[in-house]
Amino acid sequence: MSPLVLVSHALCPYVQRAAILLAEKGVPFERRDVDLANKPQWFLDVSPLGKTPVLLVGDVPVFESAVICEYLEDTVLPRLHPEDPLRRARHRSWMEFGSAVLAAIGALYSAADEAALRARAGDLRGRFEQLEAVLEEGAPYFDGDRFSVVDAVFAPVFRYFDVIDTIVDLGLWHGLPKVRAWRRQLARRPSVVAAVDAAYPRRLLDFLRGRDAALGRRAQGSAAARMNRSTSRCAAGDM
Ligand SMILES: N[C@@H](CCC(=O)N[C@@H](CS)C(=O)NCC(=O)O)C(=O)O
Repeated sequence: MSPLVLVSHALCPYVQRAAILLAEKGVPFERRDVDLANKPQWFLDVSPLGKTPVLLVGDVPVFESAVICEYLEDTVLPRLHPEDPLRRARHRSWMEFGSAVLAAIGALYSAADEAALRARAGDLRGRFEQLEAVLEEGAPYFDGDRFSVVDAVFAPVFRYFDVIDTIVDLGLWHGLPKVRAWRRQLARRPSVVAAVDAAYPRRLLDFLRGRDAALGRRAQGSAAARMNRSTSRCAAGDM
């Protein structure tokens, strides 16, 4: 296989999907981070939509995370999608649902005031209730015992809340035991752990604080400040 470069951004949940799949398949790759606030020309040349991720396969750019996932499925074993076409189609449908959940998270952290924050948390909670209804009782992953591409899509969704839950309790998780168990299981998976670096929590907190939005203002609060101090030390040790 040609050498692979994953053009990335440290906080991008779509990049994490690709990084998780590459790790699950044991494929070596180089990660090249880009400043999305100041996109360099080489990036615009390989990313027609100006977005991360892009997978450079030799000198061929493949863009859009779902397409990158499918390319990796087509070319590298083990297959993480189910063999059966209908089950595979259902998995792709839930990948799309995962993108809608990411959009809902963007809406949550952009909510201008407390009322909007609560309303958007309600929307998100509704999405998690839909997930609860389709997850199998007692199964570690979306597809039972098998780790699948859908897991790679939802691991970055849940990761946001490792930070957001320290800022505010939005009531997202109570009464959803299967979603909570899935979240815990994914957080332990080595490919998921390795998809971001140790500075991720601090970076995400800084990103949220930098936004003129209800969540960002709450992030100035004490719990988040405590977490920021401890993760800053951790990150400094790693740099
Ligand atoms: N549909 C795209 C979404 C990717 C996306 O939104 N990436 C964000 C970063 S997480 C981005 O590059 N934003 C920069 C921009 O839109 O200018 C995919 O699945 O790859």
